[in-house]
Amino acid sequence: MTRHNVAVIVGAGFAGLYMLHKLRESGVRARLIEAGGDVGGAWYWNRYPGLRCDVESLDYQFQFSDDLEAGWNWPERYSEGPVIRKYFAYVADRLDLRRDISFNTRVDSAAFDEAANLWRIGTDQGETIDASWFILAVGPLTTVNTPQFEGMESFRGRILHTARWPEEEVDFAGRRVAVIGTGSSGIQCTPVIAGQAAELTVFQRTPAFSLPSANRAVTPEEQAAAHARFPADRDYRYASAGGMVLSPNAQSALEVTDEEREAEFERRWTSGGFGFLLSYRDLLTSAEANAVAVNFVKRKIRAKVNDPYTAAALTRQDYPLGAKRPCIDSGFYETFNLPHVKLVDAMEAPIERFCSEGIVAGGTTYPVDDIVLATGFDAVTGAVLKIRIAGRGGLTMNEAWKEGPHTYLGLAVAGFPNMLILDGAQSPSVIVNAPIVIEQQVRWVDRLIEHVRTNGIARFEATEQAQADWVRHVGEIAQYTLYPKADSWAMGANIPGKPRVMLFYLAGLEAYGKHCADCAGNDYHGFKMERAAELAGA
Ligand code: NA7
Repeated sequence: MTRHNVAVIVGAGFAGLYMLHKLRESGVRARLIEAGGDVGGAWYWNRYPGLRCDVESLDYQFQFSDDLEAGWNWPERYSEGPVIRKYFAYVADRLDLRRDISFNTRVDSAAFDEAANLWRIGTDQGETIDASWFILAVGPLTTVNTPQFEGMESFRGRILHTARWPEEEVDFAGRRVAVIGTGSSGIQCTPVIAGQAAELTVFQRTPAFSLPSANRAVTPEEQAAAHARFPADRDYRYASAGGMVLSPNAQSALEVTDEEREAEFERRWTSGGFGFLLSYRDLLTSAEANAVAVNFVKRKIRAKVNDPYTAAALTRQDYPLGAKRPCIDSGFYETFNLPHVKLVDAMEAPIERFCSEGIVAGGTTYPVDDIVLATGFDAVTGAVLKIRIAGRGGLTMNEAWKEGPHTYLGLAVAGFPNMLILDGAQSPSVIVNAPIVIEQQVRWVDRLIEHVRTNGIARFEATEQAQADWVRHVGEIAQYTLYPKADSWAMGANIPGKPRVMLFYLAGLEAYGKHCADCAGNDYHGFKMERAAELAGA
């Protein structure tokens, strides 16, 4: 069966939902295709115990609608995954989005038909959907990384992945559980699983830096005050570098006395969350400034953990603070003081294989009933490359990105006309508060589509030159920071064989927004725009 739609959007997270709403408002017919059974994107699939967003709930929500904001109250400073899922359902209901969404449908191919000037989009339901514009909103953290451990199939117990958690509750009561991985997912689920399991063994390869969340309930008075100041807070978020209401300190960590610095670190550590990274303006750019922050954080971690071996393993970080996304935890380190919880340093004693009764690491067998893989994602490019996308002349995305992502403004790719990517590679994405940059991008895409419609443009495509300039600029910005000094998923370093390049634009929301606005304001400089008559004559 073949259906024609004007715009096809893939993915029902923040980006896809707002894109659908915005295009509808502009009178563009749009259809959204979603592999999951409901809205939420990454928040639909992630259901592990302890799941929270590491950005504060008041920041991590849509800003564009006063009405949406006024009708929703957050129960906690860092609300739990199920609450965030309810928020998505609330948004979908309020904006009546579901009638244009096909759930439980995965887009697995898309080919640009040059003669018809249409994208032919194939789904796993056997449909082909034609679209004038193909908009990928597939999310940066949605393609699961499942390492293939030797002997995996011989393990007799359950193997669960944090990002593909079953819908029904998983009961760990009385069971011996292993968690592999100590990124955000591992760090969030560890204290909760420890509260249920008979024994918990956490396998840590690279220690994370985790900052305390200082999570607590949002009181009705606080929520009312947040509603009242929402317009001002929204303006602040839109104009800030990171999209959050945090107060960055403009001083250098190296221009204050040791006592002043200690007091500032202490104040921000106690307040909780990412505010610690903004203690001084140069923590993420100066190795020296970073080193003093690392020293403080390691002291804090050691003070929380009783066992010296465990404390040493948890503070073995050899990369700068913030060069890998820090985690925000609620009691992670303290969990290792419980008698039934232990840490295995998988750097010293690497995981060799699974066996029928558990995990073999460093020559020791750890018998367990359940193994939780908290092993992360093939981030940012993974979900785009999973779809077989063929552009002009049959060029595939896998060929175009074989040395890492190449985009113009993170939004468009040379060789792939009439295709746009939201919240993707070489945009600020999750380096900032993602919903804010998503809103900025969605409005930009909406105006681009308005522009091509009103000017009779049949085909728009990023030029090779504009793309090469953007790729170079993204790389140059990364070199000013400490990010390349860590092997992180943001550098593609967690997936064997993936090109090691910075996947994000690191200069912040404000600078990014200016680049996008300059492009639009200069008649979409960097795009080749062609009318139907020009294409026919070509
Ligand atoms: P992350 O941050 O990629 O963490 C994955 C963890 O799994 C990390 O500690 C990895 O160690 C570990 N890992 C991965 N493969 C292996 C193998 N083969 N053996 C042992 N350990 C392994 O994913 P998360 O889901 O926690 O969080 C991703 C983002 O989602 C997070 O930053 C937030 O933005 C939300 P490694 O570091 O590779 O040595």
